[in-house]
Amino acid sequence: MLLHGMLHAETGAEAWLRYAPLGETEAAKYSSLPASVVVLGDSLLLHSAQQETIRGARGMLGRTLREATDQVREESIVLGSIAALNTAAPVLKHPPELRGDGFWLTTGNVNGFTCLIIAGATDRGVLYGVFALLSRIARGESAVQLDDLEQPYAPVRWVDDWDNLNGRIERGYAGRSIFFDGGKVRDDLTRAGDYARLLASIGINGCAVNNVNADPKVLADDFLPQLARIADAFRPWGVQMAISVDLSTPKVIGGLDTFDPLDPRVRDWWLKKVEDIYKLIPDFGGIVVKADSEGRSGPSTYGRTPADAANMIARALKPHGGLVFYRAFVYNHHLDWLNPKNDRAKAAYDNFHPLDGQFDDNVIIQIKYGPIDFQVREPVQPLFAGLRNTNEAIELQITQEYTGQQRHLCFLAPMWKEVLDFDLQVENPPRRHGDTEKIGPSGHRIIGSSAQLLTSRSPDHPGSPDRPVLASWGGHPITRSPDALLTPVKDLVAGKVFHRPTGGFVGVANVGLDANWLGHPLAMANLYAFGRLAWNPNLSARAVADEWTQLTFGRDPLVLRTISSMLLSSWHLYESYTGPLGIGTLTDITGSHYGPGVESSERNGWGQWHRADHQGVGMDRTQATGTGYTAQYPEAVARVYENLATTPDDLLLFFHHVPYTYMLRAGKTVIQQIYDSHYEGAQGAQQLVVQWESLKNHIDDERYEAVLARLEYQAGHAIVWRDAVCNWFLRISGIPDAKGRVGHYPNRIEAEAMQLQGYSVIDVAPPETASEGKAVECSATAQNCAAVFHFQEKAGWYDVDVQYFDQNSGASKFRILVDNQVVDEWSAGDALPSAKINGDTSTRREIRGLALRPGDEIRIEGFPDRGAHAALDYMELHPASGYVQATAGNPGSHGHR
Ligand code: GCV
Repeated sequence: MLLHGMLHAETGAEAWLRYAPLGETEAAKYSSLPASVVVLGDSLLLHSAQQETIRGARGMLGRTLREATDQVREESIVLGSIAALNTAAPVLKHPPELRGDGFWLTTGNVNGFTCLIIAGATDRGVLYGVFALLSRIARGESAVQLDDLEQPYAPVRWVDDWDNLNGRIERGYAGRSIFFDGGKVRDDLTRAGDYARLLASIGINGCAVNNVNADPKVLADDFLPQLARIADAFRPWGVQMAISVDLSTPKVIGGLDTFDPLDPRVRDWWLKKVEDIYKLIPDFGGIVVKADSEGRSGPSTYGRTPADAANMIARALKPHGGLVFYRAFVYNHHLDWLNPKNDRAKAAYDNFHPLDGQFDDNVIIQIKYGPIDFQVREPVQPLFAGLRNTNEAIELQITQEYTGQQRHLCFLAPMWKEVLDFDLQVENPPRRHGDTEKIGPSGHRIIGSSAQLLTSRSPDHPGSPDRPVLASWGGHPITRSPDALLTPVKDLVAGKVFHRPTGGFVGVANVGLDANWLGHPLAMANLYAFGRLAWNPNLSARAVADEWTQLTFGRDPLVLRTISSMLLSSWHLYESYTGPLGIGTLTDITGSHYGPGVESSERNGWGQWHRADHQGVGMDRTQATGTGYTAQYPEAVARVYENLATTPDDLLLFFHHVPYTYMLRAGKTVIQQIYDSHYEGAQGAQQLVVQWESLKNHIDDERYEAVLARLEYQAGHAIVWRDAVCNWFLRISGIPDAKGRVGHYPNRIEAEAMQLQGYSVIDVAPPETASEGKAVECSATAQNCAAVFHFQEKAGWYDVDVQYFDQNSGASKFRILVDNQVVDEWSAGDALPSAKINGDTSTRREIRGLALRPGDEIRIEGFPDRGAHAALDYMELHPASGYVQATAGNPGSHGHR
């Protein structure tokens, strides 16, 4: 079926709130929906809820609902808080569990009319209920006879954005800040309001707007009124604005000679500052603190603890209801690499576990999901289990800093699910208040609410009520005693295990001014998934992927099937061609965190070591012979990781140093797995392109082309990763690939082996990021250069891949000529994250279906631009694939050129 005519161009700006028109049959399902929407009460949030209902119905059903306030005079959609509903319809019995931001969708009689009721304990809950109803309609679910109660899993569901006041975003990959520009809050905050609406639609209720590497100026007297404008833009959507601060601010701009948290002058300074903030922003959410970390100042300057610093600010915020998010990302980045006992992974636990119980109850310790730093795979941070008397929140990264920077597809919900479902097996947790013990169908004892029951039944989780799972990392579930209480990470951070007053989920989003918010049109699935899982971590990754795909691309079954399966495979793919076996991403950790740079993590103080040498690879973190990190876990988990035989393959190199010949559970050696995984991953990345191409004409051209371009780029860059990592390990281990692939590229013609006109040969650093460690570059002063080669193979149809470097210091141009005929030309004007000729900038251009005959001259011309050198790595020739093969009979007369 060709749907092309119906598909209009979309920029992605509407994200999952497109409210695209339903087909006639679909719309008919909602014909009984009332024609009016009545709001009980008057508030900004209720106004948003009402207007959103009207907007959604108009978009999807083509109907403009009548709006009314307080009086129900006909069948209506009724929006209101439980309190208002009790007055308007006293006979309706609302569910007693409804509290916080929860909502209830139901049908009932109000004033003698049958109404669809959307009620919340608060007005924010009402707004969330409206979004839930509209999402149902967009996904074709029933909207009649509803009786749905939804309660968020935790009170804190926040995003952080790492925006600098100058408008740049640290680890942002989608343009400049939507909040700041040139040291000020932007005049036009339309996008900030749109962002808050998106956030509200997935239940996110707070947003810290500036970089955790905070500029003290954010607290300057003349800046606070500007911040208040952002809070104004957020308020209609129930998103509380927060900021990140630098602890040294009282000294840097506050006129004090100290920022010692125990100095009364410093304490008073914060008290006054916080009062000033609340005068301007009465619903201010709180303050995020990054201190004693990566060069930020902190309480250690004065020999004080994080608890001293956090409590000082918390006490200023307390009377106003504000929270402090103190980040546990505190570590020494000058560790001595030569000391085998040193281990950055231990830092958070070592720093915060001894302080458990010393933090005020409006302090939340914000903890990255793993002990290092948002790597593609890490074990769960043990500190989650190590804080019994302290609030905590998990920090997840929506922006793909270490996972392809939104140039690679990497849907993170499957990873987050594994983390959130991971049972840390906390020893002797207190019995939960109100816990019920039930006997399940198999006689298995089920503790807690149905939410906890789902923990062991989640479709992403290979357990069953009979055999709950401790860990699914590596696909090797470890069963546990059916009597034990489950203490998964999601319950720990939500405060359910230790009965904490607050806690929850924080996602680092870093959206930008790009129309589609995150750069890659499919990357928004991560923002959506974060919100949905923060609301309900018992949802499966597949359910979230399906919801997002339907809302973003419509309900064509082929589209749903294809995109959802691409999303669900993408994390594992990215892992397999970057850093498998728990080794880390092997990226350039001191620079962009993007392309390969295998050795960059070694021999420096940053502690992201993999300790590969000629014999073996991996960090020994055991208590017996290594750094002792495993001891930070509760005993049952520690035992699993301490033992080489029970450590899942996926985390093997995180916990153990093994010889390259160590035999994995998968039945192959570590080195062969490194090779195979990279080849399979790169192959999988090519497959993503093929999968996407099956959607041509099933989605609008604009988003189709935008995604295709990213996937084609990813397929090429996956090969850069594959070759860099495999060649590096071949060199260091000296063990060849059993399948003969690594180091052998029969179809490859190195640029330095071509006839060069103006180009000169250079060594690339690190060498593994270019084929044979060399490339050719054209001097910036030259007009153009050329690399020439004479084809000597059999006549036929060929696909030609040109590997070139797209430096961000200019936009070089390239063209390819076969016997003087131009067959392709392009500009290397992408904004990849480097000006260097290396694995960040190495890019592949595929030219499909060229007819070549022996003796043909293939000429690649490069035109440098400013600092970009039109550099080339190699060219590869493959017999043509696809339809071209079918016509390969006579290339001389059917040439594509
Ligand atoms: C905001 C990583 C990132 C930094 C980031 C830091 C953090 O190290 O590379 O850019 O700083 O984490 O989370 O504080």
